[in-house]
Amino acid sequence: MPKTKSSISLDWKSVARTVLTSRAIDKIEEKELVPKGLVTYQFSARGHDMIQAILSDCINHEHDGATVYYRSRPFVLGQGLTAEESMAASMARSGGVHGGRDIGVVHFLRSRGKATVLPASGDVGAQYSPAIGWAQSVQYFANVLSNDSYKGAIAVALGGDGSTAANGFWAALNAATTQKLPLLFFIEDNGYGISVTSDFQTPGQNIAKNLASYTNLKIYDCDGTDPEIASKNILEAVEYTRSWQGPALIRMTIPRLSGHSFVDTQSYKSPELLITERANDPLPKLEKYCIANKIFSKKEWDAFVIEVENDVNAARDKALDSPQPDPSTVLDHVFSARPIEINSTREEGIRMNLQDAVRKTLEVELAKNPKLLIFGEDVGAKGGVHGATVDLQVKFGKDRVFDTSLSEEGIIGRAVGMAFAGLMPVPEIQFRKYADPATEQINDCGTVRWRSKSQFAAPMVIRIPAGYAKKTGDPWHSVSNESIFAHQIGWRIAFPSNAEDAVGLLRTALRGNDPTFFFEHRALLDTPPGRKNYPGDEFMVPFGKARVVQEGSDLTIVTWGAMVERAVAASQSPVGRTLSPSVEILDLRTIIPWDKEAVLASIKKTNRAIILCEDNWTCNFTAEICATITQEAFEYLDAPIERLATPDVPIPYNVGLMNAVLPGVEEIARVIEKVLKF
Ligand SMILES: Cc1ncc(C[n+]2csc(CCOP(=O)(O)OP(=O)(O)O)c2C)c(N)n1
Repeated sequence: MPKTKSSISLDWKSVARTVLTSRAIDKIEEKELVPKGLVTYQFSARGHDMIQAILSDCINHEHDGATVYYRSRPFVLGQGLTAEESMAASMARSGGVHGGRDIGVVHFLRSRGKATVLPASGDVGAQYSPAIGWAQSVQYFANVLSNDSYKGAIAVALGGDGSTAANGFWAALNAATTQKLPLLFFIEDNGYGISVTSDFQTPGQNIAKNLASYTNLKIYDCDGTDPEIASKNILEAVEYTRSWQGPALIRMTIPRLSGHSFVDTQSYKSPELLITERANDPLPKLEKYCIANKIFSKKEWDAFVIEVENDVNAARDKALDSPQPDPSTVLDHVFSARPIEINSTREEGIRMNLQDAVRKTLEVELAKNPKLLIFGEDVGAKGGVHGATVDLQVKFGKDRVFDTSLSEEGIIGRAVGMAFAGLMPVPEIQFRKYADPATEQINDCGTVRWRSKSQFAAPMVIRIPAGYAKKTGDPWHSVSNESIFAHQIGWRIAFPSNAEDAVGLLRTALRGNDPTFFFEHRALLDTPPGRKNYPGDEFMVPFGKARVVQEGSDLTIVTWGAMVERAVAASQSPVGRTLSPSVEILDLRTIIPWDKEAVLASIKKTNRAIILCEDNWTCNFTAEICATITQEAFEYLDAPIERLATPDVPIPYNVGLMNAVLPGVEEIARVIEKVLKF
């Protein structure tokens, strides 16, 4: 194991510098930059600073990963963020690591020799589950990929007492303890979540006490204002986590010596409490400790305080000189700029259904890419509730294909942490509806490339069975709802209508560099319309290229997924055929990006359009396409564009009811007639 500070001793000078730097920045922001209107979001770390500085001093392995929150500036300073960068970020200047795109305290930092500070989130509690992914990844790199440099590396997640009530905390706690992952939960308990006291967050106000009997969790609980006690406990907790025996949680009590943020007057605290909190400031205790232990003499300490203040003042001047970001760049970094090399060599393999096509592609890519991992509920021994991962655990082992705890927030958060660590996670969500608990992680994952100007990205492929099934539907297992994901920034969406496209699109997604949703329609998994010949182990389909299912000259139907076969059937039904043998059908194949050029070109040729999907009506993706056609090809239209979708009701269980709401062949044919007769 590489030598780490936790196994030696703390550098108290460096701890003191970090605390004093943080205090000096807080002071400048509060006294100068906020009053001048240069900083809007100001979060002081006063009171939290000493324990964070101690922690930061021993989180020093090059493969450590830290997930932090808005009060974590002292920790991040200890990891190498400069005071100048920090203040430039607070002022939204180009000199901050965010380049003005995000609030300065929503930290991230690529490793500067110590930990990687994973991109934080403004969502309280969202910092925890990515830490599971990082913790699992360091063990994967060491144990499976035999990279010894990862040995002893850990993940640490910093959070307040309020955050322990959030879903993400429990998602991470369960995953870390059930899998004995090297993750340290670092809980800074200041007794308040803004104004809400911690008895609302955990019964009896002490999360450590409540978790005392949690299996596989080592607990530390101490005063975080006493340098000796705090450092002893932090060092032990870090050392224990580095031993890879399992996760640890350390809870430290500290006062929040300022408002929650600058605008918070703390009117909810009594004058007595404010006095007690001030008397419990860790900084004078740190000074006393350093002098007593001969780290500084009193004279040296005083000189050191002035030296740090002078440094921070100089940093402020430089930060003030930092230019405003260039507005012409604001659209950059939404997606990866790296083109994906598309291999379209197509073989003529055996005929297979869509589900087998997915399974086979996963198998081929698992064999080719040792960094690819598949996980989710029931994907291991069972092979997935839809059978898409059958036998993959037997073939590739439990490190690469594994079950998870029942927490979609945890599954996607874990994938985010793994992606940051350099792996290619392929989580499965059992049914589209059950992605709902992961919304926060999905959203933060999609925006991270933009927020960090491509310093961080979390490419992954989320496989989601969706839509009505062969025999029936219902409100829980039959949702398609791709439109909601289309609204998520930074995500690509594939929605194949057959086995061949499934192979090609899945492979492109797995070799891509952006987070991608891969929809597997339940009515196509094992039905004739989904079956196609296997196109080979290298076959890829580019995103954003629609497939012309049938050519025509009188009307264009744009659709995707299971509606493709219905559109074909409708166009060939007596109504469709009598009126026009010439309906053009475009299968979009990917919703993001969607093939605008192909759609517009087709409509300029046919002059009539129907946009068809099974998602529910309001704001679904057909509306987006209609709006684009209206804006860009209005003069070519000979009839109003028709939209076809499910009305705004859930998918019913009863088949008769279900067929009454899903766009069916007859209904599509009727609309074809209407458009052609207009
Ligand atoms: C999901 C979510 N809900 C609410 C908020 C608003 N909010 C921001 S900070 C905060 C309190 C968090 O308290 P705690 O975790 O104890 O950290 P502290 O600020 O005390 O350090 C709240 C409610 C948020 N950012 N995210």
